[in-house]
Amino acid sequence: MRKASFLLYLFGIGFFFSIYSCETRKKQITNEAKTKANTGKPTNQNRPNILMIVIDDLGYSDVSPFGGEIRTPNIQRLADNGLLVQHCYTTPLCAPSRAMFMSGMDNHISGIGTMSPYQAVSQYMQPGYEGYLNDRVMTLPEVLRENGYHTYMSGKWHLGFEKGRRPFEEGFERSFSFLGGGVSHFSNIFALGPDEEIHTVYYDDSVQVKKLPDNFYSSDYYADRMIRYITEQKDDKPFFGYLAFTAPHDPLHVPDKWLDKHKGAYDKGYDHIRQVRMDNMKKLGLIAKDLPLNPGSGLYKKWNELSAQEQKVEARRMELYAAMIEILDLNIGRVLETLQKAGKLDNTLVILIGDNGANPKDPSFYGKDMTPFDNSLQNMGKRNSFVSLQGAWAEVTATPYSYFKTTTGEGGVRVPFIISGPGVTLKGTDATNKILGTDIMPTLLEITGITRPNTYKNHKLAAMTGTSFNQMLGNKGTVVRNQNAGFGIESLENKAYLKGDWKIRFLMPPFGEGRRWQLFNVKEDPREQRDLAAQNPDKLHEMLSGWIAYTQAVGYISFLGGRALKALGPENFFKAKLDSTNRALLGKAALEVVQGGD
Ligand SMILES: [Ca+2]
Repeated sequence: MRKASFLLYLFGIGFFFSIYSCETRKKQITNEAKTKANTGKPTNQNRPNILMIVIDDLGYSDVSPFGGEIRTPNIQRLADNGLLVQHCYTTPLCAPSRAMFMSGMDNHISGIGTMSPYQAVSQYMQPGYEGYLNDRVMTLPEVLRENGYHTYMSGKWHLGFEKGRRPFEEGFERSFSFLGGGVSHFSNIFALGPDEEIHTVYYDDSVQVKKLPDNFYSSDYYADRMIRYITEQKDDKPFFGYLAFTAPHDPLHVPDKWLDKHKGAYDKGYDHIRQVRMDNMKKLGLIAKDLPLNPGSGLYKKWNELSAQEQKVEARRMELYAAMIEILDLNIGRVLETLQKAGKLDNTLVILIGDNGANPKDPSFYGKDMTPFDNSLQNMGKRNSFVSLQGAWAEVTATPYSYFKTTTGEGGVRVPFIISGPGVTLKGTDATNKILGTDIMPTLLEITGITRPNTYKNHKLAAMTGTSFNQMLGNKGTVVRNQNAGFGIESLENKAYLKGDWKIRFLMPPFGEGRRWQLFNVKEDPREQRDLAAQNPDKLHEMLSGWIAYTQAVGYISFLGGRALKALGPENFFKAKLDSTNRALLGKAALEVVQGGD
């Protein structure tokens, strides 16, 4: 009884806190995006084109400018001609990271407080947790389109499938979009799992696509579409192209001719590739010369503990993953070549970013019936297979950082970032600034001299929380965030707060205990190997204060009461309404939790 009262109290606090923080404290957000004086306000005549390339579930050191052994000459060319930012942070999951890119604001404000349909009973349809970009948001393409840009999208959306929330309704003039989080890379459209079916849908502008061309392969097709949109443009207006690849997200799929392109490249196993990447990164000056190899999480078997057959399967995973990355690099090259031939490349700002680290989960995580798939060694990577990279390789792809997608370890939330084109006069590597996915929109608006209004379609907009890094692109020594400007990251209760050289981290099982904060000096210990929480309680407390202020500012709501989808059932859940039926069902679920039920 006492336990029940305590849980009820906690649950009540959660609800009260969420309502209070959303309605009142959000007003206290200081908008760090106060733009500095720009050098000469651009006009419609000289505004650059913008091509934003998003790579899905890419490890930090996969591509060559970041130390990767995978052939990526086109991404290398972008880095050679532009600025590589070493410390770029997102969230550890696809949808919330993309919400940052499209809104310029923290994902707990914009409606992707968590990835739908993973909302808890406490979060369901609360402000900031709608599961789509809510009415506080004016999307980046909406703002650009209102200011004379053509806006094109090709690839993954993952920010709402509901009427009014799809790409063609969110600012994209032309789009070929996949609405969900992941899907077969071929024409045989299959959902990752039962919860994913509702948004496993393609749209060609506003028309739902029921059948894909037989030779469809995601990266090729998405690049084709972007090329078509660029080449079919008749006027000289600038364009914004959002090219959101679904590779190398699982399933690991490649066209037949690519199946053996990397054969044998990974036969020496995990630590060999770790070492290759560390050596490359040291040569590139991306990490300290004396930084030791990351020992890994210890959660997976070492290479020499695997049987010969297991080694073959593991090597195959990485061969396929590398091929997917090489294919998308080639397609990036095709788009850049199109721009060059059209005489537009010199006036195109190109941004390349990952959305989160590589995926450690087995496909069984999605709850899919796997019987239709043939995942034998010989069939891996083909259209009727469904395999993933899994944890052992996922943590290698984060070298030298720790962990991967879903976690707030550096390997989950630190992503490759390259920017090149007009205005990017500082070339090489920025090794000092920490930038965030939310910073992209304020930066682009500053560069283009466009101001986002405070209301749109009769809705009051929330302030953008990102900080423009425009000054960093032209001036050495620019400080985007000072030592006291911290930021938080939260996804499915995995948490982090970073400020200056320090970071606190809270990891959920199976990667953490789900009940303890850790403290790291990420400048001295970028691999997060030495937890200083016990020996530096003052710093831990200071960082926790920062975390609390962050959660209050953005309206974070604790995950309480279990999953709302379970409590409501799919039909009620996807109404996306807090009507009387849903309120009653959520209340019942909360009561069952309090009484010690599931
Ligand atoms: Ca992703």
